[in-house]
Amino acid sequence: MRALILVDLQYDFMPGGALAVARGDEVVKIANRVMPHFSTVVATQDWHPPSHGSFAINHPGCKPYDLGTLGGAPQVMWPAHCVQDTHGAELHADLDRARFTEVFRKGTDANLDSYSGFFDNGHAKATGLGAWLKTRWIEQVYVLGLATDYCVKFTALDARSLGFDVKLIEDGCRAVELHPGDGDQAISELRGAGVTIVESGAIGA
Ligand code: VGL
Ligand code: ZN
Repeated sequence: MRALILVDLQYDFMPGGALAVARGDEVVKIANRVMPHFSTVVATQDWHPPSHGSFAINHPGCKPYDLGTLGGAPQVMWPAHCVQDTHGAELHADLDRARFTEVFRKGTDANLDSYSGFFDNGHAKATGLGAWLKTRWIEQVYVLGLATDYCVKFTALDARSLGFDVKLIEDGCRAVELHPGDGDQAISELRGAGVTIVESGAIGA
């Protein structure tokens, strides 16, 4: 059995959003095109309290994109984004919501960041996504969304570490690219971890 995971297709990661990913909006139509090929589709949603420790504004003297620490680990300090119950945190309205029922929220604990849809960055807590997929006998997961170099990458890596066969839908991902080349670097790390890179056009029934 296979499943599709849509990572963080939220307004704050789209052009015009607080943490905009270039051409992030193009992924929405790719998601809509591939969803009908999957009987199991889930979405993740970055869902931060306003006091979240990954926001530069919550650290005096910090500017967005500075490198700081959170919970003892290095942490990029982001512009405030995906704040709970704001428009920026909503999944894009053009997504075909009838195709999925489950949305796994992450980054809800102010003192932890959570790039992966499976665990927080310190692997202290699970979101429930892994157990949910295993209950449904899913062995293979396809991943697309935002952003290639953060949440998509860590979601795909955790899926591998949980034993899933993982396919990354490359044309269904866009990168933040704080440093030019971060997107390609993420793809090669994923390849190295045993993730297969595929294109959306090759996905059949
Ligand atoms: C993400 C940075 C901070 C992502 C989420 O969805 O890739 N990136 N929070
Ligand atoms: Zn975030």
